[in-house]
Amino acid sequence: MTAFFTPSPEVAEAFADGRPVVALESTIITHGMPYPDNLTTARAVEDTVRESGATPATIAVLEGSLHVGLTDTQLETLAQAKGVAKLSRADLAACMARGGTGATTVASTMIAARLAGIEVFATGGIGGVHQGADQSFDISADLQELAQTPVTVVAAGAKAILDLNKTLEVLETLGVPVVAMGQDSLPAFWSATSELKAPLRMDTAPEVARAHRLRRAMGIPGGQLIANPIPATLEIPPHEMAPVIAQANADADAMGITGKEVTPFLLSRIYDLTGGRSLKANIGLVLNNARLAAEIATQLVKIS
Ligand code: PSU
Ligand code: MN
Repeated sequence: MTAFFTPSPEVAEAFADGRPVVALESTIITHGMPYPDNLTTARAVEDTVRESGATPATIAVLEGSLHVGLTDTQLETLAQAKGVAKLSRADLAACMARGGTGATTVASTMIAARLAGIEVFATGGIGGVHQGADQSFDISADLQELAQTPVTVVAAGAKAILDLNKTLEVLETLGVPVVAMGQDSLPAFWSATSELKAPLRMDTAPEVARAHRLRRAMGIPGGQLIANPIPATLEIPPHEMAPVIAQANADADAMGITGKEVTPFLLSRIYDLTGGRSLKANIGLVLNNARLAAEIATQLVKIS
């Protein structure tokens, strides 16, 4: 197994001791936030996981090796690197085969987490069905991954740049549980609530952990999406985000942005349009997700 991945010393120790580990992705670092906020956020997310009693494992491919857990120096190098590849399910093995360096998305982080035996993963927001997908066919590979890889993903819902309604429909078709934490409404990334009702609701980390274990015991493939709302004090309300999101999507269309560039473009455009406020909210929600993921990982160790 270890032929496929390299654990950091901290992660190797946690594995050896049977302590809870939380996987973290790296595309949010290289493509989701500008330097140096990306680095301070990545460190703060790791520290939040530690303070909550678990070990963080940030995942990335460095010169062909799949790293599960990065040293602080590796984290810093990645956060400053230019032209890092964005690796989804399709790209992961190809990047490793060619000795490349790349950051993992939700989909490829789930693959790496499963290889390493990590059951919980915290991020900001998953990818999903883009607005205008009826024309562009732009649907994130994150959704298919949730359908087949048994990792519980804690996110603030799907990113609100997406068509959230269609994203929910696809997740339903794929049989992915979408669980709102502590509320009925589906969180919308920068906003704590949306007009959409979440298909499922849970209120505690032990419930999430029990459902994860039951799915495994019953042989149900795939993971769970835990939609954890941004803390109310940090949110940007939906009526403020709606015109900004519409503008960013219109700009992406006008500039002919396609493929892997769409999500990074939209996030950075929204950063400009909100004068940096979207980034503050994004950082807050990721930290909040890291905390919940650590609680779930801790519960999973207790009931394994
Ligand atoms: N969450 C964030 N910022 C991000 C992402 C998630 O707060 O940048 C990344 C994740 O890696 C996710 C990716 O998998 O955006 C979605 O990209 P796409 O829509 O191209 O599948
Ligand atoms: Mn896409």
